[in-house]
Formats: sequence, structure tokens, C-alpha cells
Amino acid sequence: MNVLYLFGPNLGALGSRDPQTYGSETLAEIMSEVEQRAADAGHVVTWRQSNHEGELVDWLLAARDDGIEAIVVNPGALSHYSYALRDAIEACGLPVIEVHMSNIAAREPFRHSSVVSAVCRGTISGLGAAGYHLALEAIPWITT
Ligand code: CA2
Repeated sequence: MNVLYLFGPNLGALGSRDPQTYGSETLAEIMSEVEQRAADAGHVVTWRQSNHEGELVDWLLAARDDGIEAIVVNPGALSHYSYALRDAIEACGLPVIEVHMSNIAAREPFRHSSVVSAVCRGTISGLGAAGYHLALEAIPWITT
């Protein structure tokens, strides 16, 4: 499977601050491990991070034409308010898994709801970087 991992605002700064919430690994380190595991499982992973909502929307809408078969997304704080991202996820025509490294239900009230969850096939929250690996494990279940 061709799987696209998308990361929203601030996730490019992983590893530089707040290790008690998000761990100490950089996004590049996390994704290097995901890519290795993906290769072992016969998947091809590509990943992109942007601090800009519109760029994420563009990538979601182009994914199917680019040959992507499933998407794993951590929209960052956009999860809590971006109807544009929600619409793009719904419109992209691909199964999408939402991942949050922290347990958003256990944090500040504004993080408790995600406006994209309802248009994703499933959500993984609170398991740190393991969530990205677990999403990969779920791909065969949501693409057949
Ligand atoms: O738990 C998650 O994965 C989040 O999507 C992470 C977002 C946050 O706004 C969501 O509520 C939950 C933010 C990630 C920011 O990460 C940083 C890491 C290091 C330095 C600065 C930001």
C-alpha cells in the first residue's frame, strides 16, 4: 500500500520542547522508524509536515491522483477547529486514520473534541509515537 502521513502545525518541532507530552524524538526520527517498519510490511510510506492549513488541504485533495491508498494524519491543533481540513479529509476519497500523540481527552477542554474525527475511519490518541506505528498496522483492515 502507498500510505501518506500528514502532520499539521508545530509537529515539525517535535523533540525540541515539551518531551513529557510528546517524547524526545524528532519527527524525522519517528518517521524513519515508521518507514523501516512499513518496508518490512510491504508498504511504501511518504510523509509531509506543514504549518499551513491550505497546504495540508492541497495535499489531501491531490493524494488519490498521486497514487496514495490510505492516509494517516495528525492535524495538530487544526483538529480542534478546522472545518476546511475536515471537508478535505471527507473529499479526498481515501481511508484516513487520525493520530494524536497525547491523550486529547485528558488535556485542556479545547482539545477534547476533534472536528475531523467523524470523517476519519478511526482515531488513535494518547499512545505517543507508537500511534503512528499502530496506524500502519491498521491499514490492511481499512483498505480491504
Ligand atoms: O497530541 C497530539 O498529537 C496533538 O495533535 C499535538 C498538537 C496539539 O495542538 C493537539 O492538541 C494534540 C500540537 C503539537 C505541538 O507539538 C510541539 C512539539 C514541540 C514543540 C512545540 C510544539
